[in-house]
Amino acid sequence: MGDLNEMYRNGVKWTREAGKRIRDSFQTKLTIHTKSNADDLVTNIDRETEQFFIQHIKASYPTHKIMGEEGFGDKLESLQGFVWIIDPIDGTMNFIHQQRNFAISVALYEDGVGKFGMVYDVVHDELYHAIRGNGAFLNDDPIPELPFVELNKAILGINATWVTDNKRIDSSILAPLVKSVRGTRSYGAATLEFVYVVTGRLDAYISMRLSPWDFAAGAILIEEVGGIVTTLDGNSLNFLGENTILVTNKSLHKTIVEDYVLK
Ligand code: 2AM
Ligand code: CA
Ligand code: CA
Ligand code: CA
Repeated sequence: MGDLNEMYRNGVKWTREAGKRIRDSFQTKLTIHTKSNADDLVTNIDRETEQFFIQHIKASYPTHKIMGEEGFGDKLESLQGFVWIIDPIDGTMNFIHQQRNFAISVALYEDGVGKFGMVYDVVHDELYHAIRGNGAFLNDDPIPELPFVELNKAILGINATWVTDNKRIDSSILAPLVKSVRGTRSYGAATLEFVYVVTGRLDAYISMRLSPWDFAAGAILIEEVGGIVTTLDGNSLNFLGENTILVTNKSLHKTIVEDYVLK
């Protein structure tokens, strides 16, 4: 059993190696499959990247469990023990169509408590990372605490789907919020939208449908800069299923939940 710092250094090393493999894959032909619907995509590179992590983790830490989006890890019914939560490519549609705006997300939890998390913007070679309690970093630079921001000066990350007719939320709930903020942006990669809130490029990010591998690393990072992540109605996250998500600074969290979502 290695110590936590060693696990973290290995996590960083494997993530950077996986990123290099993905950059090299741009020279090769992609195989694209669909999952739950015609727009829900996965490639051979998503699958190979998840398997790359599983091989390394199992070889170094045979007792650890792995939760990965593409299903090559363990079937988990609890978060007991050490659990690595991995999204091998977050933003697969961007990866396929744009060859940018995607990331690798890796987090380690112990008995349900986040120990470290990293989000790697592969194309820009930018690693956002944090060990709980030690602050968040972008490559070698510390990321400062989030400032106070007023709603009418805030930039909100949100997919347009959630303000049109959809099956997860009435379109009338988030439309007033969209009108109140200074502007909205949509990047199509939840883990990057999380770290944009961490670095203050966005002031809040909302999604109606994220899974643990989409937010496990980001949840650790946001707390290191004094931010907060909950479900859209302000409750704590479920790490064994899908969630709505609101990630923001402390000043905007209360306003968004109380004056818009629960109003
Ligand atoms: P993915 O690329 O790893 O699938 C797209 O707006 C963002 O939502 C991406 O981060 C995407 O992650 C995530 N997402 C979560 N669940 C999804 C789903 N069922 N279909 C499409 N994107 C999903
Ligand atoms: Ca996916
Ligand atoms: Ca994802
Ligand atoms: Ca993914």
